[in-house]
Amino acid sequence: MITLHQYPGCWELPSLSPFCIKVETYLKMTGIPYKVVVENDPRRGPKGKMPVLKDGDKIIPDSGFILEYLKNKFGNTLDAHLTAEQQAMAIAVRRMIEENLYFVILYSRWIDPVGKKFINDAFKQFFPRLLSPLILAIIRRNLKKQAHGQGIGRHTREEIYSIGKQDIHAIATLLGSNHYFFGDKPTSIDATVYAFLSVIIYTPIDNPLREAVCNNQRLMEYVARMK
Ligand SMILES: N[C@@H](CCC(=O)N[C@@H](CS)C(=O)NCC(=O)O)C(=O)O
Repeated sequence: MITLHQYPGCWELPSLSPFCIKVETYLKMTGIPYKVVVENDPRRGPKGKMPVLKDGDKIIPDSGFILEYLKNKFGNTLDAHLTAEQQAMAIAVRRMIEENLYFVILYSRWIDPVGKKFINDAFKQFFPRLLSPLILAIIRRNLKKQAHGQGIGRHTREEIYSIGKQDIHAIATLLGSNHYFFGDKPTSIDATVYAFLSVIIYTPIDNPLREAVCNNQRLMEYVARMK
């Protein structure tokens, strides 16, 4: 049996991590049987991040490599009909979401003063009571370093949300009036798009990024359709 190792859920989210939700969404879309193992500590994964997939003695970290593994093992049923251009577009959109929009989400949760206290209150349940302030401070310091290294953390709050809103606008424009990203049938890029939009919507912290998604009826209908 395949096991998906991922962070716990909170609010309406099955996991706190969009990368974990992406993999679980893909597993559900394809009907591949799996079990979830909840992890609180990224150091338990070989690359120091979650998600991690285990299949017998195989251990696969990273959502991108996990989907590749699943496609090789069970067949690429969702994407078989996509043209070469659509496959290229899926890679470009995935990189925009995972390598850029992700860091705006990270900022909104962990660095933006509006999100900071809220995240502390919501996440302290996952750690021993006396240790949780220390653990949350360590996580925040590490994520701040990542945001600075990636570059987003060097901008002002206003600039960061303006960058995030551009990505949301691009996603909404590409989706247009389609039911799914590439038309009437869901494909694997929908697992990524859905995962990240749902994290923005269901993390109940008011900020310009969440407002941009919640005010877009087509994106809200898309998320409801994928749920
Ligand atoms: N490229 C990785 C990214 C995974 C990732 O960034 N996971 C975050 C949670 S959303 C994590 O575990 N971070 C822990 C850390 O950086 O210490 C993937 O696609 O799985």
